[in-house]
Amino acid sequence: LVASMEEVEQTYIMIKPDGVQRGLVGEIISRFERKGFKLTGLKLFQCPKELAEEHYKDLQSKPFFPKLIDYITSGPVVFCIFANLVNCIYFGKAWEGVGVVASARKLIGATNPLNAEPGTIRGDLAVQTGRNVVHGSDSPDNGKREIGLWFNEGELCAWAAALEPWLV
Ligand code: RTP
Repeated sequence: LVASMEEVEQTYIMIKPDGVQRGLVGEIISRFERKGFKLTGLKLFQCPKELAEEHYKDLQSKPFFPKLIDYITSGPVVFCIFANLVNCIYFGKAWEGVGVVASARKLIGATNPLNAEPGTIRGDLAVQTGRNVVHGSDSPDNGKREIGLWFNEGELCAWAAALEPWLV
């Protein structure tokens, strides 16, 4: 039984231009994979200004907004979707697939890397707020909004783990 993706909580994660340029894509994705989240969408993309402005529209009035848009559009970003589907697939319990949004924010750490705990992505890999390597949705509703902004229909894969082992 595979739950439909609409009923499963998903989070939108973006590796910002500094993360891509510093070669941290594998490291960052790996942290979410090792936690046990399932990768259900993935892209590398040079973000146009209009999309960056729409993505961060809630911060439009902030003094740092123009700098933030320059930063996000300064080079390619890698963005992905993670869900915690494991229970849904094996036991049909879609309701157990909640919490990925809040849990991913914990793995990411505080906005200002100086306040981010060691062990978090920002705590281990970043130094400045304006270069904090990764973004994660701050609520399930924002997750849906951001996934809709950055992905087209048909680009998500609700895959199930193979029942046969890959190595024999
Ligand atoms: P994000 O949306 O990127 O995951 O970050 P966040 O929720 O932890 O923080 P938020 O307040 O939504 O800010 C979004 C991004 O804007 C940049 N920022 N610069 N004072 C500053 O210069 C400043 N404050 C925020 C950061 O890149 C932050 O992640």
